[in-house]
Amino acid sequence: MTKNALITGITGQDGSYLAELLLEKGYKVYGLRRRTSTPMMENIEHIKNEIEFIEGDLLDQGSLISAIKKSNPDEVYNLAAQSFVATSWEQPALTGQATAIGVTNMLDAVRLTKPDARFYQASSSEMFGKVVETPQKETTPFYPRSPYGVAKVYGHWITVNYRESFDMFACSGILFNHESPRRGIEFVTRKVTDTVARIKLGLQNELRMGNLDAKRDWGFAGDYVKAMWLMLQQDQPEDFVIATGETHTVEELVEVAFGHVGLNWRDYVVIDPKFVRPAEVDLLLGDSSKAQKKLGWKLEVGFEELVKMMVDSDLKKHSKR
Ligand code: NAP
Ligand code: G4F
Repeated sequence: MTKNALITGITGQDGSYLAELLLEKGYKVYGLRRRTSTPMMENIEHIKNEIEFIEGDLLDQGSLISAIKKSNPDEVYNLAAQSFVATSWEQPALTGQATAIGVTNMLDAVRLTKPDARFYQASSSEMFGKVVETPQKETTPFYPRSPYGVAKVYGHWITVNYRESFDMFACSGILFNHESPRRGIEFVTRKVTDTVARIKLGLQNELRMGNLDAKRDWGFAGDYVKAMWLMLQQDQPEDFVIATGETHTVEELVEVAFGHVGLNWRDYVVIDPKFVRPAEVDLLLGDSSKAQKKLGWKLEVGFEELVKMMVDSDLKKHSKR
């Protein structure tokens, strides 16, 4: 029997990889898409004819109820969010509405319309913020450091609460940073790989950066969406940390990216206070042993391979122009 899946955030990085994975598995994929004056379909251009789009917004409860009715989903993946941490200080209330209350809107739409659907919430390692233990795992207490992190903590706990209150099959994946050639251009990995490609091709001459000392546990988005699917195939709903178990500084990222095209990063990087955040998450390093053991999840792409893949993709993109 064909399964139906509804993905919110279908136009984003993870939405595109998850849609590919579910289509490969024979799912009928529905994508919640909000109306924009210029549609942003780059990530899903190649599969857009296989997806059934439903117009809706996390801020509009009626549109979510109607999306559940139209898609009659076996599985709901709630990936939509205002996901850029820096913007969450510029638009904290909007971030709260989409990234926190949006989760309740989605959970309630499922509860009222299709309570037996399995629900995945895109929780984040940003919830660990000013970390109280290293490595961070499912039991590590949260200490968010941005309006985005605070909103994700709410989204996480409301998912746990709906599971416990209404016996819903609702899981949170606490995913550490994951990247790809489809990553939004303002996130640090893609900003770096895109600029390195432009510098190599003579289209730009400097890279303006914020804090180079921050450490992140960076994995490949294509590996991480497999974990989302695996979580919804378990007998019991549970929360899982998904991470590589390796951490690298932003400086190392910059060094690998420039090194890949034979350049020395010190010749091009300029520190610009504009990109330094009001409060920083200094160190993220995840322990995904629960997911490896219970889900059989494993990592395929390592840090250097990921950065090189992204630089190569940006070189190709800019060479065509
Ligand atoms: P992304 O590329 O920024 O995609 C976000 C998606 O959410 C886009 O499709 C966007 O649509 C949609 N969206 C935003 N506000 C919406 C609203 N009010 N109503 C409906 N749709 C809305 O994010 P991502 O990297 O794929 O991440 C997916 C999810 O995982 C997010 O919830 C993110 O916070 C979380 N997460 C990501 C990471 C990571 O490292 N990537 C780690 C942990 C957790 P538009 O195209 O219309 O803007
Ligand atoms: O790439 P970033 O913007 O990602 P951040 O803040 O870690 O958040 C991402 O990962 C979270 C999971 O932990 C997700 F939940 C969230 O949705 C998002 O996907 O920044 C990474 C680090 C930060 O420490 C930042 O201060 O890079 C540092 N950084 C230094 N210079 C910079 C820059 N970040 C950006 N975006 N731009 C810079 O110029």
